[in-house]
Formats: sequence, C-alpha cells, structure tokens
Amino acid sequence: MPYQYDDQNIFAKILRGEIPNDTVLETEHTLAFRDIAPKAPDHVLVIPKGPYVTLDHFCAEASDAEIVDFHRAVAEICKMIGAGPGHGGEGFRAITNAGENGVQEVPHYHLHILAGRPLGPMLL
Ligand code: D5M
Repeated sequence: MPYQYDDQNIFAKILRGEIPNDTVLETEHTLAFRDIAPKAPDHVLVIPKGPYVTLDHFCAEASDAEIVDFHRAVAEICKMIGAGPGHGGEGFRAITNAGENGVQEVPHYHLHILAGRPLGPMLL
C-alpha cells in the first residue's frame, strides 16, 4: 500500500513555521525539538524535514543524504542529553511509534529520545 502523507499534521505545521517549537538542533534535512508532554527530564523528538509517515516510509523513499543527516542528528542529541557532561553518561532510550498498533499520534516520522532518569523496562 502506498504511504499517504497528511500535510496538515502538527509536525508539518511546525516545519512550515505555523506553530512554535522548542528547537534543540536543526540541520539541512532534520529538526529536533522538545516534546510538549515530556515523559522524562529530557524528551526530544527528532524528525526528518521531508514528508515521511513512518520509519519504513523514510527508509524506503528518503535519499541517502537525508538518512545519514537524520541519524547523525539523532546521535548528536543522544550525546547531548544522554551521554554528555552533566548527564553522567547514564544513557538514553530511542523509540518510534508507527501506525495503529504502535499508537502513533502524529503521522510524521519521529524518533523519541528520552533521558535524565532511569527509564525502567521498555515503553514510554
Ligand atoms: O507521539 C507524538 C508526540 O508528539 C507526543 O509525545 C506529544 C508530541 N507533540 C504533539 N504536539 C506537539 C508539539 N506541538 N510540540 C512538541 N511535541 C508535540 P507519537 O509517537 O505519535 O504517539
């Protein structure tokens, strides 16, 4: 089934500058910003700027440059909040929700990165 991207989703509006966000990092192809309802002291969402719905959609249709840029940004955020000075290198969790079973609320691919407290076994 082809992927259907809804350009009225909230992250598309953030990317168009229609609603504000708390940016942590921006690169050519990627934006990272703080989650509006944080589940940990540090809770950052990393999104590609392109119109992709899920991780599999992103990997199927994004260019190599977008995919590399995205993961470099993810690694940078992980370093900043999960392993950098002041965070003691205690670590982080990276997770993505996709589709109905994954309970994805916003249909624009995003990776949650959580850090700053013991996160317990799996799940947000
Ligand atoms: O999670 C979607 C996540 O997006 C959820 O943790 C809330 C967050 N969210 C929703 N609106 C905003 C805005 N405007 N700024 C920052 N974060 C937001 P999912 O994985 O789709 O279930």
